[in-house]
Amino acid sequence: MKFLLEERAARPGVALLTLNRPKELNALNLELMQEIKESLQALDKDDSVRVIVLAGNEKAFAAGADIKQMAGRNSVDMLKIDQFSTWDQIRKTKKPIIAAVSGFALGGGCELSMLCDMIIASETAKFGQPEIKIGVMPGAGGTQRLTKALGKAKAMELVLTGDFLSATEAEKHGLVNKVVPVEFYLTEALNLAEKISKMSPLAASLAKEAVNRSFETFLDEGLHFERKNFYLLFDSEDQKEGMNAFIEKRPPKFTGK
Ligand code: DAK
Repeated sequence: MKFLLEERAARPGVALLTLNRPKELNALNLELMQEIKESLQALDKDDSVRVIVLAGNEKAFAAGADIKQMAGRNSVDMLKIDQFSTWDQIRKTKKPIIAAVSGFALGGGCELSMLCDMIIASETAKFGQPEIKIGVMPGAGGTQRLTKALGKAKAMELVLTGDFLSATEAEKHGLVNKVVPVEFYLTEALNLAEKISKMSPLAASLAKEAVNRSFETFLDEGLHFERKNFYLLFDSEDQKEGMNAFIEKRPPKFTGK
């Protein structure tokens, strides 16, 4: 794989996936998302694996979808690429997935961490949905999962301002399971994975499904709504302006068109 490292942690039953585009702060291009999907599907079928840890590096879990890859697209392009089917496949993983987050978890990166079942964060972790700053909105569950995790007021603030949430605040609001010093975040995630790997794998996957089911009916409706609005924005001038301004390293001039 080109952008993803897969290894068996030195603990039985635990697989470690590491996003590996460090220069781009692990920006999630289509290829990387495809690799994550394929790897999770294979690990789901592998009886020697019970729990999966998904990590980035100390500076970034992932700074979002790849803006350079998305900037020129319109809503028809986005519909045809149908990246949602990749995200939906990831969501169908039966085994528990623990996100080990340090540094930036922004946009699609924040959404990917929330798609996991638990989050262990380093003290330097920063969560956010800054899509509004580049003329769009969250498209992979951010408006839904963040709202369920943080409550409406805080989620609305993050989605409308693009501000980041610190690890401590994320723990306070229940978005993450535990915050530890940066040198321990991966070990802590692997420890948690090891603990769960000793449980019945069948019970773990059915229990995961049941916990998720507690809000999935509403989630499906909400995701559908979010996706329609997300696509719509790719026909706006503000999307082009916002993403090009990021690439050209200048402030955007939004006109509402
Ligand atoms: N995309 C592409 N490149 C990125 C990137 C991104 N999201 N984030 C960072 N990079 C690149 C930078 O362009 C830079 O590249 P060079 O200039 O060196 O070539 C390099 O990574 C290092 O970044 P910086 O120089 O900017 O580093 P700083 O420490 O100064 O700043 C930062 C770090 C994270 C604050 C900054 O890089 C930043 O603001 N990044 C963008 C964050 C952002 O807006 N994220 C949301 C993107 S939109 C979908 C699913 C999901 C999504 C969409 C659709 N479907 C299923 C359809 C999600 C959308 C998004 O995530």
